[in-house]
Amino acid sequence: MKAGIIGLPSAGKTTVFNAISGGSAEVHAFAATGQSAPNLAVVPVPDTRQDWLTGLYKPKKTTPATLELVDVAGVMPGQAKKEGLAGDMLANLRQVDALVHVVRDFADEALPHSAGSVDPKRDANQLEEELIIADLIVVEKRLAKIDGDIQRKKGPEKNQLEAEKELLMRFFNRLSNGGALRDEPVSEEEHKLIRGYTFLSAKPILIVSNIGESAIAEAEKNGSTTGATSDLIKFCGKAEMDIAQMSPDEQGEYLGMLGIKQPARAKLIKGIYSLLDLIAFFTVGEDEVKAWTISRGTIAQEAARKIHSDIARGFIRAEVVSFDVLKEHGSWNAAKDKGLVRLEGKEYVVQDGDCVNFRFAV
Ligand SMILES: Nc1nc2c(ncn2[C@@H]2O[C@H](COP(=O)(O)OP(=O)(O)OP(=O)(O)O)[C@@H](O)[C@H]2O)c(=O)[nH]1
Ligand SMILES: [Mg+2]
Repeated sequence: MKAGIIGLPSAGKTTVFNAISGGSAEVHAFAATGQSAPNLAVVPVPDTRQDWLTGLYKPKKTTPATLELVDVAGVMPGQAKKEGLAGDMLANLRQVDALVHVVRDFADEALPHSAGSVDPKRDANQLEEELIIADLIVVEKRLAKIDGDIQRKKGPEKNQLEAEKELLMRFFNRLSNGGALRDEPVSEEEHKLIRGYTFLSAKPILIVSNIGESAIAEAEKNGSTTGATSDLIKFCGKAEMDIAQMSPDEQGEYLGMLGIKQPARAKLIKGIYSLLDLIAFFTVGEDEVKAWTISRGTIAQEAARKIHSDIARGFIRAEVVSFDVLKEHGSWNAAKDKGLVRLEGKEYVVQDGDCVNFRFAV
């Protein structure tokens, strides 16, 4: 699972990257046009359930779920139309599963906004437009060639190409009307036709409104929305970055000063998770407590495959108890004595927070 941070220059992308990863990649008080290599981090996903399970089992090892994060250089407004997005940036963005779009929502006289004023809505639209144009260019190029290809082919291959053309025409219409591909309904059958493409505007997107310190207390109360096409979360990159680099004592004091109870970092990471409809299940024991990331709707046999293909192949049963039940009864055996540890088959749809013991034979 990989999320890419994007945004206009100086929106605070690297600051947000540092806040999430606890890192200290260089931030610039000027628009850095030449950031060459993207910043990369593997971020443990905070989960209070994991902490509780670790307290219960006191395992030799505890392994949280992780999220990969890439901080890509800023997208210049108008870049896609003028010269296309830079090749290395495109390559970086194409690899990610989700986009985290940082928009500037803080005032700072020492750091003038390139467009002359702070306007998060305008900036969010501007970048969306860049993604749309980048996709439009891909679609146009393909459509320009596809008729020739159709003529050269026969039978099922020809039919496939014709279906692809029809779909691309639909994409063309949406994109040229300023719409993102994530809003275009695409059937499973159609998905297969475009497996080779990685459209940027089709990726799920979380908008991070990068607010100033003075707005942080208000944002804790009322700082996120889930929209039809994208989610938004208010986040103070600068304060969160400082918090992530402090000792716990200092953190407490600083949070008090800001007027908030806890950093928003965990909320932001969870936001990326839910954007992708990801959930976690746990394997527990004295050796290791481990969180595993799966898509919502994954069945037990496929969840087992995450751990090892042998477990999926030799799958017999899964012993399952939900985290809440385990916590309520204090231990696996206590839950089992009450008949609350279930035996589930291959087709069982694993739920968020399930603690699972797979039984298998090879
Ligand atoms: N006052 C204030 N300044 C911020 C905030 N977030 C970022 N900044 C400042 O904005 C400047 C740019 O931040 P960066 O994180 O480097 O921005 P970026 O989007 O990574 O910039 P490029 O990679 O150059 O496109 C730095 O001087 C930050 O300290 C904030 O919430 N409040
Ligand atoms: Mg940066």
